[in-house]
Amino acid sequence: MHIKLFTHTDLDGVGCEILTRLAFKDVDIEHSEPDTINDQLSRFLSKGNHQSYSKIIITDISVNDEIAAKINKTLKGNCILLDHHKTAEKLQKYPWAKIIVRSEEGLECGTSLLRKHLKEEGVYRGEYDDFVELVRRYDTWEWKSLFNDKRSKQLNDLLSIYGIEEFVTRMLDYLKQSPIIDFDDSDLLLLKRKEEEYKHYYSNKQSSLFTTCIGSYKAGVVFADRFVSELGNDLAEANTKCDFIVLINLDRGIEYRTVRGDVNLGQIAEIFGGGGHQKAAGSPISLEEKKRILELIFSKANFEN
Ligand SMILES: [Mn+2]
Repeated sequence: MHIKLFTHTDLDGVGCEILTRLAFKDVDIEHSEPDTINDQLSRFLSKGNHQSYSKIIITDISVNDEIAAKINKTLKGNCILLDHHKTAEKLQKYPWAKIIVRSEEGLECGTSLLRKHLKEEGVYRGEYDDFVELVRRYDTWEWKSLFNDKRSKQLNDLLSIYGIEEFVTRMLDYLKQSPIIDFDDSDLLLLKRKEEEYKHYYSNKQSSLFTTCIGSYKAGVVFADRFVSELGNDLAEANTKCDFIVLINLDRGIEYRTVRGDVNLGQIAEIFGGGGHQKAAGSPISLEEKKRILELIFSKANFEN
């Protein structure tokens, strides 16, 4: 089986890569962000590259209507899209798209949905359940809200420490030795250093947080490009007067986090061209918007050189 996988770049997306690499020998991976996936698939399909693969798998990310229609026309039975973001539910009408936010087993994530799929295909027998659960707890934030599972958080930290490629190699090594991941001394040392770094970063961001109104909401805003989920959550917990926290990274877009139950960030992010979950969502910053920001910053440049 020659497999092509398009997957998200966070721990959940990378978890899908790891399960796919464990299940199949011959795998080509393309990492995707919500604002690149449609172009990537459009290129892939128009070049006819799909013909050399026995299956195209798309995980933890979804596509727009135009690409969905193209997939439906050209790939059909050769494609499966697995996502757990509520905003992807409109793809449900296609038989190759499985969008499941919550099942009888609880909140799902991309990796747990892929596990189900691989089980149905007969290429997974429960070997890596511990790993899948660590990923699921992190992605659904249950590591914090239900389990206080430090290993789950550490797994995510290791991804940002090592970067995708090295992280995948290490995890594959671990999982081939034992189904329960046991971090080694160098992992633990790096994790400790990262924790200290985060503390410093957090206090910095907390002191530079400012508030603004977004519609009828009061939002706490920071510019941040690191520790985004953790920082967003901790800032939301610490700044209870804000309905939610907005984390802006001009390169990668906007992230929204809240700990409140009466705000739906998925809906708010959708207004700005993004999507996500009730308590965690994201939206892109378009090139047009970036240009306007630059114009604003340099608007006083009415001098001549
Ligand atoms: Mn996910």
